[in-house]
Amino acid sequence: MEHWWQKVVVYQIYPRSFQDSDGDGIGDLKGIISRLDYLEKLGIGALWISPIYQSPNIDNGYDISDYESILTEFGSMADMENLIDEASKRSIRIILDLVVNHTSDQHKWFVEARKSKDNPYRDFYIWNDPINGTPPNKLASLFGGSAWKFDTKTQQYYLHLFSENQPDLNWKNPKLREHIYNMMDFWINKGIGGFRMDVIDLIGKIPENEITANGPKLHNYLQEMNYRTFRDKNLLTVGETWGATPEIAKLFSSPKRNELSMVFQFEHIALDEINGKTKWESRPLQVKELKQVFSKWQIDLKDDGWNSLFWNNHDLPRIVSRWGNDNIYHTKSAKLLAILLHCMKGTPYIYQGEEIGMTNHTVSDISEVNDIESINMYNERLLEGLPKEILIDKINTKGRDNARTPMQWDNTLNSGFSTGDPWIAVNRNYKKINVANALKDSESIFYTYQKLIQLRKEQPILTFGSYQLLDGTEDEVFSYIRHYNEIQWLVVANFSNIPHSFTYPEVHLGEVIISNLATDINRKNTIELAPWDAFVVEIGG
Ligand code: TEU
Repeated sequence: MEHWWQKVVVYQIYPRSFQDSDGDGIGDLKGIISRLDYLEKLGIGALWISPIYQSPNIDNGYDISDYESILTEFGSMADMENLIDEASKRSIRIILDLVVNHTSDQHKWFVEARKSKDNPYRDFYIWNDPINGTPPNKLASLFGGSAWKFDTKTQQYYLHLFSENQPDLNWKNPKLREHIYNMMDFWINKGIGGFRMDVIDLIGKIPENEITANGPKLHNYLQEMNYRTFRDKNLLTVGETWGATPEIAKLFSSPKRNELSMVFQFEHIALDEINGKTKWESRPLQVKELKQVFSKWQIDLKDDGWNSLFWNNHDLPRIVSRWGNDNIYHTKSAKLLAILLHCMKGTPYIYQGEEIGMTNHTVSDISEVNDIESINMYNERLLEGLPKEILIDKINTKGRDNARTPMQWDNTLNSGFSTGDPWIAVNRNYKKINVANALKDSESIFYTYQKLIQLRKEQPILTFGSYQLLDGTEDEVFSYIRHYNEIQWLVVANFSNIPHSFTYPEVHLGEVIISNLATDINRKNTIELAPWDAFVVEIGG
């Protein structure tokens, strides 16, 4: 069966940084509404909006204190309803972020739970006794330190896999699950188009055994959730699953299993990390490995399950700075990254600003950093004796704030994001890289994205075609063939700063579908690809 979410391109908005409408320096819902025409022009079919709920913003909205009300700085419930309506007029569905692995410690459930051991909400969270005055076990928080926090009032530890202000919910408790499902229904009834499920692979955890991801009951919970809430609602549901292999991804997304539409898996994202270390220990990307990883996922999920295609999100550095070239090949490499990814099978996601080639933003002091993950890493390693310069360098390379600087709309004050002081600095390059410039230039990165989105709507080969890696190319030439009925497309990309030669397979070359070249493609048997050349050409056998 075909689904709408197999054919759309999704656009992710980080609402704090997208568009401010009232001059408080913080993006808001009215701001998003004012930019819907732009998003319609780009052509996207769904908007995933990072959390918009009431929150103390320790982790910028991923610490929710009330799931059914809107963060005051973002607007009101009426604004949210209006956004759903206005988006729908433009055939855009709204995908909300569902953060149900944990809440904020300010959520009323947790405020109650910590009052006493027999409080009715106690069991909504995960509590354990100290062992000889120390935490119950060695589980570590993903944001640094122990995952257990001692609560003096009741003399027990509670679990927090993220910051201590983000206590983990206890999914073993059926009452908690009921509350979550009712909350999901609340939003479904408002007409949303789906959910992006934050760290959903953690909800089946067994902390006592130090099992966090992919716990034994995980899929039972998801099947129950599906059955109780969105089963017949035709929604897009995407699970953030850091620990997924293709086999695990099928458990989440095989249609037979009635769980989710698709997963976000991160295997490619980890390719510039030193094996077995944290994200902060970087090594250069090997394009050869990127080919292997992408191809494995394309092949393994070809008949069952569904994948997402992405380079960026609000947790990741900007791809053009990370694996492209944000200097002399800025436009060219950004287009290559777009073409290479969007011609694969899966649902593509664009993160705000990616479509104009927004870049990383460097800082020189920790006082300029907002992100809790970066700040915790910095403090922890400073204590261990690492020099400041090295830590700031790590943050500049991998820190999450790189993705969170304000959207660059034009060359006016604060890049047109806000008339007030932005909550986080605007990237210094906004006068050059901005939407207004991109729209004026028919050769801009924006129009490559627009065309790729259009192609996905019109050409079933992108959604349903098979995938085959072209073997025997030079390591940094990434080339593959899509095949659907009688049609075949050859994708060729020189993923590097130097020229590489490329020999076509023995085929007849037809029409060029899309490219980042200024001229027609070279049609000789063996050609020299210039740095970051990318094109898609129809071929015949
Ligand atoms: O991220 C999941 C997660 O595991 C991140 O901590 C990830 O390891 C890190 O961001 C990589 O830099 C999700 C959200 O996307 C993130 O923004 C939240 O902070 C986190 O969950 C907690 O809700």
